Amino acid sequence: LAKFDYLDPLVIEDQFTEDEKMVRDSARAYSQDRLMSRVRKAYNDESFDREIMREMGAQGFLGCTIDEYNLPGVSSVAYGLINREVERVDSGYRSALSVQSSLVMYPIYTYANKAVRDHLIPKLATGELVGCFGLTEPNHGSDPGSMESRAVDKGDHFVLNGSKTWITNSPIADVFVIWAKETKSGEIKGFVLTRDMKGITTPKIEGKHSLRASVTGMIMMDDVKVPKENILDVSGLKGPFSCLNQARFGIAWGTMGAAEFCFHAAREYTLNRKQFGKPLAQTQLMQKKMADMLTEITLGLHAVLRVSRLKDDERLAPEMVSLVKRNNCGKALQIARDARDMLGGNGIVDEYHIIRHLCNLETVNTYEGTHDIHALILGRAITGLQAFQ
Ligand code: TGC
Ligand code: FAD
Repeated sequence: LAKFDYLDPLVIEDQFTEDEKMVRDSARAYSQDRLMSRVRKAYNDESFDREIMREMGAQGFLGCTIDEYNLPGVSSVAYGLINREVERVDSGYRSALSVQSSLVMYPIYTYANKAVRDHLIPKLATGELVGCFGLTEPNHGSDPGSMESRAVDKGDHFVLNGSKTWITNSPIADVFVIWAKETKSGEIKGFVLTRDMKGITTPKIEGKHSLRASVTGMIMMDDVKVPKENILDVSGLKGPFSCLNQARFGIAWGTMGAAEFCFHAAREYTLNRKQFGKPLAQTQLMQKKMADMLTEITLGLHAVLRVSRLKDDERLAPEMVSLVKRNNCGKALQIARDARDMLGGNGIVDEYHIIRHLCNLETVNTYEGTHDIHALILGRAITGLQAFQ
């Protein structure tokens, strides 16, 4: 009989290619050596070091699935493994990676005209430019189809008005992928805006108790003149949602990294901490919690691995992404809560990192479609009945 290894219960290692393992190992080394040492201060100071984008660029993480512009063109699994390693440190750092790669480079690479692409993709890939993705509005979060931002066709350019909120990196962004209704067709269209365009302001949202190592803000657009060539070649909600398909599956990998961190920290702590004359890890309650954690992490990783392989095989349905995004975020959040509890008072101290993961995962469970919105997407697929409205 084979020996059971709690570090890899169902031997997922066998399912990765040598290239994927190499990418994973270098992402782990970078994340542990360079990110872990600065995350506490960044989180406590509520600041994001822009240099991190350049470092991630130098590591080849940004837009890494693109197979052009000297980018590595790695598999979706490799992209997922990078997300897992970065989020093992902090969800906010993974946010920076996923917004730049999946929500900015992906739509520009897929839908922008060649001149815009050639100009922006190389600079986004190195992290010289930072991008953001504006879909959510003050009055329209889960229901972006009702957005109020408008683009008016003026012949050789468009004029954009409206406001976006809860936008990762907007205060420091150079490039803005904005979704707005084009008034003539009434269709949702995507536009690439740049910081030098007049009429853009990006106030920072203060006072977050979650994702503090990531900067979040608004995008206010007041008669912003956007050249015709900056429109994206896609219409309707499938434009932004095709980007979200990329980012959401990355999140499903990333949250497992955060959950693994919490699991390992709780195991270590309860093995060393004695109460009533024996290690806490020798109690049935602690062992049950750890068994549940290990089970959920293992199932979550194998499920998102399967979804990633189907994606690379061009057999991905969006509902598959909803299933793993929803499950893995929800399970990671529960694991972080249990781990927090297992550390007693120390569970709330930043030195142990778990409370930070727990607070972060509250956001991750909400953005890119809330836990319940993904339930409704699955509910529609199960019943054929749409329950949103
Ligand atoms: P619905 O009728 O479902 O769809 C309208 C059109 O869109 C198409 N579509 C998709 N296409 C590709 N991929 C998907 N996942 C798609 N989902 C829908 C659909 O086929 C249809 O096309 P067509 O041609 O027939 O018109 O639209 P609805 O208005 O009923 O949508 C409802 C709902 C709930 C599914 C949707 O609005 C939703 O997912 N809401 C959640 C909003 C959300 O996820 N926002 C994310 C904002 S970005 C963000 O959070 C970034 S955080 C980044 C970070 O820091 O990491
Ligand atoms: P609402 O849509 O108002 O939802 C509130 C509650 O109502 C939720 O529990 C929801 O599940 C529930 N609900 C909504 N509709 C229904 C229904 N029909 N039936 C039952 N329950 C329902 N957006 C971007 O565009 N770009 C970004 O970069 C970005 N980054 C973000 C970073 C952070 C830190 C955060 C917190 C958010 C970010 N978002 C971003 C926005 C995020 O996608 C939205 O917060 C999310 O989609 C939910 O929208 P909302 O906050 O308006 O909540």
